[in-house]
Order: sequence, then C-alpha cells, then structure tokens
Amino acid sequence: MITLLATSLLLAASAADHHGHHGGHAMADAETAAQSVVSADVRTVDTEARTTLLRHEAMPELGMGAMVMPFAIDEAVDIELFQPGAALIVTVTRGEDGLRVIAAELDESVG
Ligand SMILES: [Cu+2]
Repeated sequence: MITLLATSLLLAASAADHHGHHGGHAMADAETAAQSVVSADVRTVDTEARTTLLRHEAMPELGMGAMVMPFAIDEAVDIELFQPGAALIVTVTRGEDGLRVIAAELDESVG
C-alpha cells in the first residue's frame, strides 16, 4: 500500500513537472523523431496564433500521460477541425516550441 502510494505520488509529480521543461535536456535529440497518434478533445483554439488547448489521452511515445495542455497547429493541418468541444484524433510530435499537431481528423467513434 505504501509503495503504491509513493509510486502514484511520483507519477503525479512528474506529470505536473512536464510543462515546466521546454527542451534543452539531453533526451531532446532522441525524442525528436517520436510521435503519437492520440484521442484529444478541443478546449480552445487561437486561429491567428495557430495554437490550441487540448485534453489528450496518454502519449507513451512522448513520455506523457493524459492531461490538458497547449499545442501548436502545423500549417498543413485544417484548423477548422479545432472547434471547442470537438473530439479529434491527432498526430503529435515534438517541435521547437513544444508539442505540435501535424495531422488531425474527427474521431468518428465519438457520438
Ligand atoms: Cu501533455
């Protein structure tokens, strides 16, 4: 029981920590090519800045659990898909300015 509690505290701490680090550490190079395809719900979108706040499921390829966080939207992606409340499947990779959505489609499995 005590071990389980310590483990979940550790996981919670590393998840909370994740937004405070914007690259610059030794693992950045190894992670550059990594990408995840994941379900995400749109919270807000800024069509001029091409940024969006998404609630995403876990992305193990990028070492990230489920959370709400901002993403950049690549020029190649149809920003019209990013309506608040929309359920999407997004392809995410690590960019210079944080995580970047490089492909998106509506999640047809969500009614
Ligand atoms: Cu995240």
